[in-house]
Amino acid sequence: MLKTALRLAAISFVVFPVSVSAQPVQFSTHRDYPSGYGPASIATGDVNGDGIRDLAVANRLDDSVAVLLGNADGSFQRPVSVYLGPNSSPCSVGIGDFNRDGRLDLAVANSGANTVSILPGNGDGTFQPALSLAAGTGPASLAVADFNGDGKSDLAVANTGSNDLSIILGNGDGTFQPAQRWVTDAGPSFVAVADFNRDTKPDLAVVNSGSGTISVLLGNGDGTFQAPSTFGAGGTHVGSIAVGDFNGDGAQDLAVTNTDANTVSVLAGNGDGTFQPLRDFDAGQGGPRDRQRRQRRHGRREHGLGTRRRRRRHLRRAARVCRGQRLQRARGGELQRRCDLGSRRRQQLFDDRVGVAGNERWKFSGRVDA
Ligand SMILES: [Ca+2]
Ligand SMILES: [Ca+2]
Ligand SMILES: [Ca+2]
Ligand SMILES: [Ca+2]
Repeated sequence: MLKTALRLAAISFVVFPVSVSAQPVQFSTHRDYPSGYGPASIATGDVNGDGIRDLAVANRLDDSVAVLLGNADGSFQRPVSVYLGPNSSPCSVGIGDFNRDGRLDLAVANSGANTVSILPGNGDGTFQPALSLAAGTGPASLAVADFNGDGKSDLAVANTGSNDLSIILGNGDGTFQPAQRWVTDAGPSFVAVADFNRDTKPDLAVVNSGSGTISVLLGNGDGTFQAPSTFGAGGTHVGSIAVGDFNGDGAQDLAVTNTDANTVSVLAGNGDGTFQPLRDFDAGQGGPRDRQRRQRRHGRREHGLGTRRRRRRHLRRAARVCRGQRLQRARGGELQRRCDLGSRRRQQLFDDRVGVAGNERWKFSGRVDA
C-alpha cells in the first residue's frame, strides 16, 4: 500500500517561455515524476556537476529527501532517496556548498525532529551521512545565504512552533555555530532572502501563517538583524512568499499567497525596507472574479433549464444523442424512454446537455416535440 502511494506521489513540472510583455503565459504539457511520499518542498542545483540542474525534494510523509538528476533533454531520472530518521517530517530543503569543496550539499529542515540535516554532497548525486543541527520548534522553512558576509553559507530557519527564526552561521567546513533566535509574528512558516533596503546585506521576509502577516527583518551584515517590521497580507491564511523586482524599479518586492482568499498579495518595495500598500490579484481558478464568473454562468444555466423552451431544446438534443433507442408513449402525451448510453462519450454528452446524473442506463420523462 505504501509502495503504491510512493509511486503515486509525484511532482509536476511545467515549462513556460519567458514573457516580455503582459501577454498571457502559455504552458506546455506537464510531466510527472515520482518523488516520494508527501513532497513538501523543492530546490534546484547541479548536484552531480554535469552542468544540468537537478532537483532535491523533501518528502514529509516518508521522512526522506529525494534527488532527481536532470537529463540533458529536460527530463529527470528516478529519485534517489536519503532517509532522515523516524518522524523527522522534512518540510523544506535548500542547496548550498556548506563545506566549500565545490560540490553542492543539502540542508533539510525536519519539522518533526526540530532539527536541520546537513548532507555533504559527493559531487556525483550521492551524499554523505547527515549532520544534525538543532533548530527551534517545528522548523518549516529554510533559506541559504551568507548573512555575516564571510563568504560561508549560512541558514535561516522559520520555526512555526516557537514563533521565531533560527540563524545558523556556517563555519565553511560543513559545521555550523549554535543557532541564534530572532522573534517573529505567530507561526512563521516560510522564509525568503532578499536585499530590501539596497545596502547589499541580505534581509529576510517571513510569512507568519498563525497571524496572516509578513515580517521583514533587515540584516546588519554581521549575522544579526533589526527588529522585524510587520505587514498584513490579503488573507488570514498565508502560504508561501516570493521575492523579486516585479515592477522594475530596482527595489525588491514581495508576493505572498493567500490560501483562504485565493489571491496573491503583492507589496511593492520602496527600496528602504518599507513597502507600499498591498495589492491583491486573483490566483487563477478560484479567485473572486473567477468565482463571480462561475456563479453567473451557473445562474444562467439553472435559469435556462427552468424555462419550458430551453428544456424542450435540451430534450430534443437528448433525443438526437440517444438515437436508436426505444421511445415509449405514456399517459397524457408524455414520452418515456430508456436509453443505453454505451459509450462514455455519449454519457458525457447526455450529461452536459440534459443536466442529469446517473449510471449507464437512463430514464426520464418529458414532452418531446421532435
Ligand atoms: Ca560541498
Ligand atoms: Ca556566512
Ligand atoms: Ca539589506
Ligand atoms: Ca520593485
